[in-house]
Amino acid sequence: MSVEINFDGLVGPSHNYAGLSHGNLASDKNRGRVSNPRAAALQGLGKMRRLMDLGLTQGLLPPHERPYIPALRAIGYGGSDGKVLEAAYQDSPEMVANISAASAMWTANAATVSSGADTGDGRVHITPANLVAMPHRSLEARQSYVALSTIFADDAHFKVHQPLPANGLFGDEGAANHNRVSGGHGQKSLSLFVYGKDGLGPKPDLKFPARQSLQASQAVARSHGLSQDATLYVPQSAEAIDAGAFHNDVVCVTNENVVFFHEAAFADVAAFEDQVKAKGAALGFDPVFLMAKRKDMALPDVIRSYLFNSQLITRPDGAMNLILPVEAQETVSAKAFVDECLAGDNPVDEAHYMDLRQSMSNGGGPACLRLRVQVSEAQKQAIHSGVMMTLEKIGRLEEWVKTHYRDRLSREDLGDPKFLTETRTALDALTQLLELGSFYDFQRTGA
Ligand code: SUG
Repeated sequence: MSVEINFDGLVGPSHNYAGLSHGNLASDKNRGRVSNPRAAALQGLGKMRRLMDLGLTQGLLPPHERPYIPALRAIGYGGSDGKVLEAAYQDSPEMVANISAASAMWTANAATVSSGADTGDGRVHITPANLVAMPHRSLEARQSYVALSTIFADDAHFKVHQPLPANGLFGDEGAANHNRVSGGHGQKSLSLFVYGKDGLGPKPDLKFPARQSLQASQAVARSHGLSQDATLYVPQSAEAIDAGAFHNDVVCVTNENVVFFHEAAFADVAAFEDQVKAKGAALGFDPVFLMAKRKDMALPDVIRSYLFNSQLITRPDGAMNLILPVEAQETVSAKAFVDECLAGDNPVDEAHYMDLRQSMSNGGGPACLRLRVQVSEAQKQAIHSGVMMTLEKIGRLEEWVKTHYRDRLSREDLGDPKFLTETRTALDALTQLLELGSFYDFQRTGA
């Protein structure tokens, strides 16, 4: 018996709008807006609660320590942690914004995960993403490794790899550019790796950065022991990247044999469908393509609505459901496509719209907020129980958020040592709630 667990990122107390991600239209547009970290975290917990109500198994990945003082020490700031923060803020508020982003909430970028049905040794293989494309996100790789190797510590069942070398040739953004297509959870799948650039080829002619490299995807597949018949490397379309699809999961999501996507997602959509069909046939399944055409839905609507950044899930009774952002309900072409899918002859039979506006305003929809991990029952039992959710634990986390999080945060707050202390008090309490021990740098150094 195999089960899919969604590990959602718990939004950290420093959630803010710093406009750090060029090519991510929402991040660009909302630069400088006052954020509401409390609402952001409660919206995320609300999504976890909803998925549990639908019968799914839910896990959580803790926020990272932000503002991250070791990153400022590494570039020459010294003195007490408070002094380090103040001095850096005085020199460059922009720098402090980079070391304060709560971007670890988007756990689809935490790692690439291969299930035991796909790997050479039957273990779940996990490679934390190096996220080198964006400086604020590259800071996540180290703590993601710590978190994942704490949570998936049992090496009879799990193998957590080191992140790939931290350079653009191996630019790796994790599961956001990786999808499994299969005959059902627990069965051997076709791994779809979608990349924006060939790091050894000519420089792509793009307005916005292509983040994922072909070489990174190949390296992950190699170290996870995936077989060649079960992997496909697909170029993302330049058109999608330049319209704001900085990750493939903004234009495509799969679940079991269903591929839900936009016509502009891939450079050559006909070749894509043919290859998935051919490889699927060899693996014993027939893919179902649910594709929105350009003529029915233009790319700006795709990006505005984040329709394809929905979660496509299988409920315990086998029904497939979509978990969508409310922006998809509010965008006429997106809602029409969902309704057409629900009415059509395919496995998707219900849609749930959720308010995730705080995260969406930084370009993170339902699918960005979760890392999918498929496990057997024995593997599930081997996961650190502290991060596995129950409705009661979600309730306690909601109380924790209400105690520790601000409902307004602006750039100036990030440079304030009082805010630093506040975030650490919150994370200290969180590690107790989740039974994680000394999990953060500040807890280990006692600074
Ligand atoms: O990497 N936004 C994130 C959003 C990530 C969404 N993830 C997936 N599509 N899987 C990013 O661009 C914005 C932070 C800021 O501007 O303050 C940010 O990092």
